[in-house]
Amino acid sequence: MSVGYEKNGAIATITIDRPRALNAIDSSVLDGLAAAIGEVEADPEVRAVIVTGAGGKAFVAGADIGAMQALTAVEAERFAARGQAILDRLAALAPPVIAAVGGFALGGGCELAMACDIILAGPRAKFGQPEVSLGVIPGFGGTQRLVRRVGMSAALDLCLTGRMIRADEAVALGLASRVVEAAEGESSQDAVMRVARETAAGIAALGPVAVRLCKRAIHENADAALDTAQAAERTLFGLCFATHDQTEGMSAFLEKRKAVFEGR
Ligand code: CO8
Repeated sequence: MSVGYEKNGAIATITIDRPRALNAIDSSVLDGLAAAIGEVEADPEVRAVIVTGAGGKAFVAGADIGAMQALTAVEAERFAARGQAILDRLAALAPPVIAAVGGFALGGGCELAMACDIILAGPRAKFGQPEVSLGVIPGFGGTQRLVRRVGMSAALDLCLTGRMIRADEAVALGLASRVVEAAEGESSQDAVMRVARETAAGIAALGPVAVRLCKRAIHENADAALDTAQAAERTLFGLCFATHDQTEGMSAFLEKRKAVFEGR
């Protein structure tokens, strides 16, 4: 299996597992990713998802160059369409998705990370869209998700130069959410997974309906006009008041106790 799926309580972990090819994305990875996303879609108990890469050196070093080399134009367009559709499904998952990037997140790997909601970068994480160095362009949504994350200027710089950036620059640009410090003797991958698990557990303890509605409010309206987007936001805000979680969350605050959310 090129992709592992594991569920621990309310937290699901998807691991891209082709370490000998630095977890490069071929059709077996796309199949495995689609299957893992299907598991989350079918499981309302999942409250947070972690996506990571096996082996410690790479999150994902891109689409598999060997598998792409001999593609015809029609096959390449089909491969890109499939990758884009799968990353769209990942981005549309109801629970928050955290990318735990311990090493290289290049090309399709950077695109995979950008389809996640929160990108945690270990001290040895490296990001980039180096496709132009191979005579191609990003094809799994990179030209579009990158510009939406970091703005036109930084997106053009990264895509047109193909340069690789470290975790601190990725955070400064708004590409990654946070840099994770490694403890003494801890690897970049172990550090990023430790913080990813803590972050996922923290999210899983929040009001589950509110977390999902908040994710929807941001994603579904990011490209809409402000008045349209705010109208959608207030509808979802109102919807929260139809939930047990809102009654419980506010009562618990006023009663100075910890809320017990039921996700309803
Ligand atoms: N595809 C296939 N194999 C890869 C890839 C990859 N993307 N990246 C690394 N590998 C393999 C290497 O070939 C090598 O295999 P082997 O041991 O059999 O020779 C092994 O992984 C280890 O890699 P290196 O020896 O190169 O390790 P280094 O530490 O020297 O370098 C790097 C690490 C810098 C990450 C280097 O491997 C590298 O530059 N990799 C390629 C990065 C890249 O260009 N990625 C973008 C690919 S294009 C893309 O993602 C387009 C996405 C949209 C697709 C649209 C569909 C048509």
